[in-house]
Amino acid sequence: MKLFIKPGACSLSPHIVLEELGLPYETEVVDLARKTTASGQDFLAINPKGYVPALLLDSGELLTEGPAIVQYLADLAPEKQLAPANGSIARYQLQSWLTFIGTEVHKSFSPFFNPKAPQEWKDIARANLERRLAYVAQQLEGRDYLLGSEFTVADAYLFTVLNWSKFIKLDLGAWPPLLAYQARVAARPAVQAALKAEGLA
Ligand SMILES: N[C@@H](CCC(=O)N[C@@H](CS)C(=O)NCC(=O)O)C(=O)O
Repeated sequence: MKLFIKPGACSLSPHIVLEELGLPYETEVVDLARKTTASGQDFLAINPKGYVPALLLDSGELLTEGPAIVQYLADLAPEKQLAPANGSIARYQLQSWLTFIGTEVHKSFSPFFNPKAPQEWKDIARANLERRLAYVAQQLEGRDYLLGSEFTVADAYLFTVLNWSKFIKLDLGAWPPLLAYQARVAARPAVQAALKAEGLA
């Protein structure tokens, strides 16, 4: 398996999951501006969507979209319990979190990384982000991880997007449960390994 990544981008989420699972894999960095891979390949020929993460399977198939990739990976090693069993209500709760993080949190960061984004869009996105993070903080009160006491792939994704708050000067100190959560996830050896591999530790 090869995971196409950009250090620190949303591809960190499946990278963390791969480390948690301990499965063999490799990564290749993509230059997202030029749409070329580190080995000089045309990334658009690999993934016409032109974005990371993208997971190239040993079968030659390509899987895209972070929430699908992390669930695929978790299902490769169900004994690691990074996702509840398919069909269980807990699995749909996981998908609910993955969707929320993707559409309500991740994408609210987008204008801050877009040099062409007008200030008005950034202001709206920041207000949305603050509302959504307040909700997440409330949900994390009294629990270690999003689904309860066990780390799941949703935590890999939330941790990844929370990391971006420093780039937009959003102080997570406003939500103590989020700060505690961030430290808790960062302390996991697999998370440290992925961060180190991406030059972020
Ligand atoms: N819907 C995609 C979004 C992925 C995404 O936003 N990737 C960003 C990095 S975090 C990217 O590669 N952007 C470059 C581009 O769109 O050209 C997913 O959830 O996987």
